[in-house]
Amino acid sequence: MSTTALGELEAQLETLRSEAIKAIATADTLEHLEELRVNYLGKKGQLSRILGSMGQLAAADRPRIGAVANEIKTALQNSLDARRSQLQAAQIQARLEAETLDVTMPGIYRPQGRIHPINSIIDRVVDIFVGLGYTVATGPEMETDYYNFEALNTPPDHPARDMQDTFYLPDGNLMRTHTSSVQIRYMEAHEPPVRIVAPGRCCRRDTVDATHAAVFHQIEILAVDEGLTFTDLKGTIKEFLRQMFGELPIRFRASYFPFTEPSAEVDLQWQGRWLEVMGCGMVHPNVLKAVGYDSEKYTGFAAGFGVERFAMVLHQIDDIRRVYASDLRFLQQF
Ligand code: 2U9
Repeated sequence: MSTTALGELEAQLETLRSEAIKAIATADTLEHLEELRVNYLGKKGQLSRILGSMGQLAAADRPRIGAVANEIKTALQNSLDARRSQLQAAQIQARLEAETLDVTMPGIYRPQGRIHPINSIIDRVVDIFVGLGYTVATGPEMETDYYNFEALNTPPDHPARDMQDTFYLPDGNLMRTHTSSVQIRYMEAHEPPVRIVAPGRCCRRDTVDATHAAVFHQIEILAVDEGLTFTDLKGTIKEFLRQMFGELPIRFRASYFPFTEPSAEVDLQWQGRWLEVMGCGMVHPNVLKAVGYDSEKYTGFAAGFGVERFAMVLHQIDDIRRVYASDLRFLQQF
C-alpha cells in the first residue's frame, strides 16, 4: 500500500472532522441535527464510506486509521450531544416564554345573566300554588278549536273566536288564546281531585300598544273536587294575593266568562287606586261534562291572570313593549 493512499485517507478524515464539527455547531434545529448525524455517522454515512476504502491500506496502517476514525466518531458524537442539549434547552426556554402567564393582568369581563322579570313572576306564582298543594301542568301552544274553545263552553259566535282576535293557522288549528286548554287536556287524563297551576305563552290578535302584546303569558289555576264552593275560590285567591302583593284590600266584582258560572273579576287596592288583577269563577258544568266528569258530583273553581300585567303593577312598568325589547338597561333593573 502506498503512503499516498494512507495520506489521502487521513486527509479525508480530517476534512470530514472539521466540516462536521462546524456543521454540528451551527445546526439550528433538532431535525437538522439528526440529518447531520445520519449523514456523518449513519450506516451509509460519510465516516462509514471512508472506512470502507480501508481495504486499500496495508494491514499495518489499518489500526492507525481505525484509531483516528474512532476518535473522530467519538468527537462527532460528543459535539452532537452537546448541540442537542443546547437546542433542547433553547426550545424549552422558548416555550416557557411563550406560555408565561401574567397573573397581575385584569380578568375578562363576563356579564352575569339573570332571570327575566316575566319568568321570575311565573316562578314566584308557581311556588305559592305549589305551597297550597297544586301541581304544574303544561300543554301545546298550538291548539285545536276543540281544546281552546269548544270544550270551554265558548259558543261559535263568541267574539274571541273571531278571526280578528285569534291567530288561526292555515290547517284550521290556532295559537292558544289562554292556557285553559291545558286544564282540559289534564282533566281528560286524570280523575278528580284536581289542583293544577298552568303557566304558559298565549297569543291574541290585538293591536300592540302600551298595554297589549300579541304574545303574552298567562297563569291559570284549576281545582276540581267534591264540595268545592265559591268560598274556597275566594279564600284561595285572597291567600295567593296576600303572598304575592302583601296585605292589600281586595274586592270581587261580578263578571262573565263562558267557562265559569258564576264569574268574577278581582281588584287590588294599590297606591290608592283599584286595579283589576285577575278573573275567576266556578267551572261551568258544561266544561266538567266535556271532559267526562260527573257535574252533579264534582264542582270546581278556576282563575286566570296575565303575567305581563302583574309585572307592570309590581315593577311600575309604563309600557308592556319594554318587557320584550331585550334592552339590558331595562333588564338589569330586575
Ligand atoms: C277551565 C275552566 C275555567 C280560567 C279563568 C279567567 C277567569 C280570566 C283572564 C285574566 C286576564 C285571562 O290574561 S287574561 O286576559 N282570565 O279572567 N280565567 S276564569 O278559567 C278556567 C280555566 C280552565 C277548564
